[in-house]
Amino acid sequence: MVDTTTLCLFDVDGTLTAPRQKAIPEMHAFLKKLRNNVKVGVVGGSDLDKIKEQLGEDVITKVDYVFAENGLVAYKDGSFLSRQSIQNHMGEDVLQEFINYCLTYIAKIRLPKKRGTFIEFRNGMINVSPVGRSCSQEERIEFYELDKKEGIREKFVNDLRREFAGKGLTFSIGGQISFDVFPEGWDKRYCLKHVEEDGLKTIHFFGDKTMPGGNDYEIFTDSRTIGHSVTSPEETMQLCEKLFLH
Ligand code: M1P
Repeated sequence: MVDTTTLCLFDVDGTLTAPRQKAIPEMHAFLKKLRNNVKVGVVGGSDLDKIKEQLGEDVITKVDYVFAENGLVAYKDGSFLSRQSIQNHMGEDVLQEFINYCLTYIAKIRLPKKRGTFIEFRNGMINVSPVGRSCSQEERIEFYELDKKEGIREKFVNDLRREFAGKGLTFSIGGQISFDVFPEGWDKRYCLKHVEEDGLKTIHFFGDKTMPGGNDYEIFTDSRTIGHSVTSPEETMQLCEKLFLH
């Protein structure tokens, strides 16, 4: 019998599949078996198309919950549940204030190169790049090296933190030429709001990027989940066998 009060929630990359790869057949069989015992959900940072590529076109009907973009796009029991976007959340006024401020800041700094696409608007975040996302690979590295010495992005982010204090924004300097801006709590914890009223007693979360700074860290350490850190899909299966399928 299925224990409907227990949910196993899995990160995708590095947890159910090798990074950016398709799930192996053993993983599909494992999820099917697990679903006979507990509720099963997946939460990925990427969009639904990417999750479908990795876990199958029919993933929505193969698990109980599918949360794409950390849960901004949510499916439950095979049906669409909800969609949230940064423009809905922030509203056009704050959004434009923020974008205009960033463009003005960028206009005032001198860099070895500036290219195009300084602001990339995504569903759940704004990506800001002083050099511009359309730079070449060489220009990307040039900016990255300079940024390491001069802290261009760090200074920019510190300025934004002061300017937009109290507006509920989180800033993350992750890659080489840009930083991400998104509403507070819009990491993987976001998906938990969709399961809060479903009568679950225990939510087990499995992820591989569970260290501080990793994109599984917040949900892994959240008091609403029991966090499990894994290093590969094989380890995920072994651990779950032990916990739920013995
Ligand atoms: O590593 C994660 C980051 O990867 C890209 O950053 P950049 O182009 O600056 O190297 C972006 O997709 C960014 O959003 C992301 O956080």
